[in-house]
Amino acid sequence: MTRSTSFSRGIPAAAAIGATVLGAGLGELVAAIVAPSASPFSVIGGGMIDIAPAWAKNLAIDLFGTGDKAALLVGIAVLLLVVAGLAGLLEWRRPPWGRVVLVGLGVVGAVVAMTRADAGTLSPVPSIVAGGVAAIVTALLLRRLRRPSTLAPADTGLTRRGVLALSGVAVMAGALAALGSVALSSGARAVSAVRAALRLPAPATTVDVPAAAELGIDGLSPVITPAADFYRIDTALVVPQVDPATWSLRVHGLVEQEVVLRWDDLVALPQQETVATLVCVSNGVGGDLVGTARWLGVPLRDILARARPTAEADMVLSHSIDGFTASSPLEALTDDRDALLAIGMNGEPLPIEHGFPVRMVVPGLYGYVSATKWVTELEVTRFDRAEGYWTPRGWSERGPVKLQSRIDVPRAGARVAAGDAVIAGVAWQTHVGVSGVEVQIDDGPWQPATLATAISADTWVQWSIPWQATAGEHTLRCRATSTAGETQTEARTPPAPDGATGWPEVRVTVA
Ligand SMILES: Nc1nc2c(c(=O)[nH]1)N[C@H]1C(S)=C(S)[C@@H](COP(=O)(O)O)O[C@H]1N2
Ligand SMILES: [Mo]
Repeated sequence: MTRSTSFSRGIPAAAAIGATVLGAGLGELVAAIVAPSASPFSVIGGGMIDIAPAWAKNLAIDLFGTGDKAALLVGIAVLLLVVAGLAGLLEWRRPPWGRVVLVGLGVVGAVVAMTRADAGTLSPVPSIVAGGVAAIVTALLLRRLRRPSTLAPADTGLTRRGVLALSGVAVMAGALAALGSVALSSGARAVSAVRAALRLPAPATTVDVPAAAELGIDGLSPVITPAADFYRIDTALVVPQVDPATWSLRVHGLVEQEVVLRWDDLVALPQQETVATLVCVSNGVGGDLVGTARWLGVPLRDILARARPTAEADMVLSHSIDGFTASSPLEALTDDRDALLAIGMNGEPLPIEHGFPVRMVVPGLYGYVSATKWVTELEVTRFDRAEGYWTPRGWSERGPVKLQSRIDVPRAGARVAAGDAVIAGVAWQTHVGVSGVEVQIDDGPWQPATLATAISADTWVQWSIPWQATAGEHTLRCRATSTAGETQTEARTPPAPDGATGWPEVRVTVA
């Protein structure tokens, strides 16, 4: 009887401690992946630092010196384990109150995470995962303890030992997850610090954006897209963290001279500025997977010239450090267009999620066949010998950008005041250029819109047209014409395999 009583205290406590270590470790790992600033430990620690009175902070610094933060985290961990043990006892005696306590801890972490200054939309997730896993695993382990194995119902000792062993496994798995999170997030911290300290070389050639390129209409996409608003598309679940100090680019394959370029070599070359619009092939009619930036970098033409591709080569397979590849026609990288090995975006080093430290940008080609981020290798080859990441997945091996346009103002579903209104948007076919945009209201005649000044054929162009809006429901359509004389077709096709076609359409209510 005594033996059974001590077991019935110790084992439920141990089970909940194991479950909580597992939950906390997974919470840290999830944070490192989706929301590095929302690690449950660091938000709770940060929250405690914020609310601690000055005397407590001073005492901590006196006692632990620069180890004060480590001491705080150890303190939180010890407190957490004590609370977890008590929650295990509570769950054993008065279910489901132990679970409620563990979920409650997760909710507290989530609320603290959401109220921190740098909170993102995913900031509550890590703490919810931590609390949820702790509660669920505690409940599962205690259920096993309550209902011993049906195979050997009499042998409750075996069950207890089994639960104890599972708790140990949970502790180890939690510790492993926590270690993984440390490895992931220390890499991220290091690279973002390197990026923040980096100074870009001055451009040898710059682009003047004419004032008339920006119509300045409310709700219209600005002609240069701020990096923070730039769409992001890639296959990287964890954003690659590449330190310029260890980065290199190898140019090899069908070349006379293999070339290896390091960061210092790259920044020593003359840097060219190019304003170019980048489009995703997945951009549907009227979609927003498109943006324009001021890129800084070295023409790929110059890099490839050093390697001297052989006559049989017709493709460059660019490789990212994460295994992604893009197949670009060799010609598009060596003709007179501004195809760049880019290091800068809008005057700053590339944002890490946009390819830091080096990516490609090629006007005229969709991103999936040209815009390799975190690029480390240019393999000069042939289309009949190699293929890019998306080609065997149902996308065309070549991806010249199609002519597209979009209505930004008014927004779809907007309520517009009757009278003087404006319809405005953007249109592009990078490296071809747009010569006109027309607008159709309901089933009326197509009317020419006014184009803003294009920065170049490589960028989108804003357009607008005044509209006397009359009460009722209206459908607005637009279509662009390229400098090559092609007008956007009405025929709707989906993005796969080589880009969507069709006229964008917006329905609004005028009152
Ligand atoms: N390494 C890597 N680079 C990549 C991709 C990717 O999945 N991995 N996606 C490409 C695609 S499909 C597009 S549209 C552009 C998007 O670039 P952005 O995220 O900077 O807007 O990056 C390209 N470069
Ligand atoms: Mo894309």
